[in-house]
Amino acid sequence: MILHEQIASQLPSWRERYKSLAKEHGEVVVANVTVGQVIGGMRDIKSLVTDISYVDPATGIKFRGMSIPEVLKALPKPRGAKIPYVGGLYYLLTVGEVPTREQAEAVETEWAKRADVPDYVFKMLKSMPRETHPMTLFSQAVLALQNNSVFARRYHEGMKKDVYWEAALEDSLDLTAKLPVLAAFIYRLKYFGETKKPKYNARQDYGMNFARMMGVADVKGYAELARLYFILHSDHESGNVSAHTMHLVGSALSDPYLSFSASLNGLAGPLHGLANQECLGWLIDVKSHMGGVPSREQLYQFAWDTLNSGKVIPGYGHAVLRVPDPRFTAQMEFAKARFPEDELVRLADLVFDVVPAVLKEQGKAKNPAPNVDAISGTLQYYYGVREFDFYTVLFGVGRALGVTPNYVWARALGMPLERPKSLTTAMLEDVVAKAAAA
Ligand code: CMX
Repeated sequence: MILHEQIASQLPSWRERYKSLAKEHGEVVVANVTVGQVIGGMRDIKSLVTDISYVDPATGIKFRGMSIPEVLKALPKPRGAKIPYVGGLYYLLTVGEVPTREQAEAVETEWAKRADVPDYVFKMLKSMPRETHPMTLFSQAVLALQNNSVFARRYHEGMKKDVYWEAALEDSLDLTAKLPVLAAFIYRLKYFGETKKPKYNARQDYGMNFARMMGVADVKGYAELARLYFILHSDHESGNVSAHTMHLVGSALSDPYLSFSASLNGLAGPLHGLANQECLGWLIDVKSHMGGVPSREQLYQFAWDTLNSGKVIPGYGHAVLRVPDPRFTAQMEFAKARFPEDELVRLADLVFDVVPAVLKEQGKAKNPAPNVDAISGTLQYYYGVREFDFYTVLFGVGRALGVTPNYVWARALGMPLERPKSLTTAMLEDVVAKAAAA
């Protein structure tokens, strides 16, 4: 398999670099940790390593060193399409090089071969109460697939440590291949009561398959959006909740299914992936309060009313970024190029104009600019996917494309069990007292 060969050829030099850092430079200090960071969610503590993506606070995400516009330009595209193959992105994240058309298509072919989902998973989903949140269903479906894990089976057969990554890659390809099928099935089941098993078509790419299985009206248009959405949501370095959860659980040598199901549970939180459903809800609230797209003044007042009622403005702010999220910009460009007159797109654009100033006036948010969620729901809404609570599932399909290559490389480099140290409150107070006395 193409990804296997590429990783195998790079592995000796990566292992050498990694080993040298650990063995020869293990005592070098990277950074100091403050009390504020310890009690403040470990914010900004430099304590994870990944070469797959990096979030620069001043410019946003880089995938293997490439900005989003560079990635969208460089990756090969299906014929007649403007948005690249998802398989090409997977190749880039896993291998670290821009693939040729053949290489991107080889990943797509690999997914098509592995997309079949066993019947018992659909049965399990059908037996769940209809009101179950789609993220719960999605995470359960991933967990239900775990008994197919090559990693778990081979581990119990005594697999050697230096080939863990090969089993991890097998599972990662199997898992990512099945996610569009699972997500589309959950969508059709939950909102339309349909129980037919979706069929992956080997002649269509990942995005087109997803669009068709979702049953939207404009399959071609939605396939473009699906590709863009999955690419943009794939990775955001390692400290965010979903990526870090995958890494942490994986560090216990839990297989990719166990780890990704946990990752999805983190993504389901309102401060993380669930924000996209809340953001669109807020935009629609604005629209229904004002009977359409409001004036700047009305929007300014509405934003202040939201803040004064103790709520956050969803889609704005970020733990690391200090500029508009380039993932927001890419989606806004997509919308403006295709349906600039759409009311919600115009409203999202107006919000982008007004809300940062309101947040600046309030003076709390460190970053008053929009994040990825400020627009993503609006695009789904346009194509008729209007069930807000489903949006995090879409984020989950995308996120798998980043966290699984990270998992593979973590096993390839022999990354150890994660085990930070905790202190008691009294110990921290003691640290503070000693610092004051010094
Ligand atoms: N509206 C109102 N207040 C906000 C705000 C917003 N959009 N963003 C930040 N703040 C407030 C915080 O609530 C915090 O207030 P307190 O001091 O009273 O607790 C203060 O500003 C400082 O927060 P921060 O350091 O700037 O932001 P954090 O790193 O703590 O949190 C985030 C980041 C994204 C959770 C926060 O900006 C937020 O809640 N935004 C709205 C929800 C959202 O859009 N989430 C999507 C995240 C995207 C992703 O997961 O990828």
